[in-house]
Amino acid sequence: MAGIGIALSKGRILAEAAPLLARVGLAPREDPERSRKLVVATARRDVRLIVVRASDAPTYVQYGAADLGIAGLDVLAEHGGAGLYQPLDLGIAACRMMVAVRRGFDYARAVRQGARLRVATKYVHVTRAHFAAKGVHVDLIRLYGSMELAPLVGLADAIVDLVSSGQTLRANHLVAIEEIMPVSARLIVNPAALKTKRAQLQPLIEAFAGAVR
Ligand code: PRT
Ligand code: MG
Repeated sequence: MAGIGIALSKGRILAEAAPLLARVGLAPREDPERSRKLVVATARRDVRLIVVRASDAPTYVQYGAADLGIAGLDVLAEHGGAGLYQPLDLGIAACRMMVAVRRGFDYARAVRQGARLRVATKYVHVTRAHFAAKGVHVDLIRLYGSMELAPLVGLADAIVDLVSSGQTLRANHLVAIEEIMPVSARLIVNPAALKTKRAQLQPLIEAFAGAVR
């Protein structure tokens, strides 16, 4: 497609990216949060926003359906990052990926005893790698959301989820016990597009870098 497409998700990412988009001259022409359109024009004729699910942003950029994208490091780590250039930490939508358990659950003891820990998460690849590096045996249970529920109803001993204020954990009698990684949203770029559309993309990437500073 001619022009430039930027894949990003509504909600948290769009809310926090909006000031950056405005600063680089890419304010959307209509509010993606209210419009049902999935391709939204911006203040620049040659640039459009492509509205995707948060976890799909890397896929759109990897296959070149979007030239640029904005994705959380959580999503990128789980995707694996293949076929993506990641030039910039946008410093938005910050949180931490944590292991959490029910208050009172003796995690250290469970790990020491070498029992298989049941861990529920949507980040199965990251979680498997994290526990493998520690030498802890886990049975992974793949969920698509509301991970906080799993330990409460006996589905899992632990969860791996994102934590920002900590309120969701507290409200569900959970405690964070281990940090896996700090998370923020990154600008991602299709490497082939960077070659063929360099004259448009390079200044845009630099503009984002300037807007972050
Ligand atoms: O909603 P959908 O299923 O489409 O996808 P999504 O849930 O992945 O999207 P969205 O918009 O909720 O999140 C998009 C991105 O925002 C994530 O990929 C992260 O990079 C980033 N982000 C930053 C967060 C949070 N902070 C966050 N706190 N994403 C989710 N949360 C959730 C967390 O999962 C937990 O349920 O908020 C809850 C905890 O918040 P506190 O404040 O109670 O600790
Ligand atoms: Mg969500």
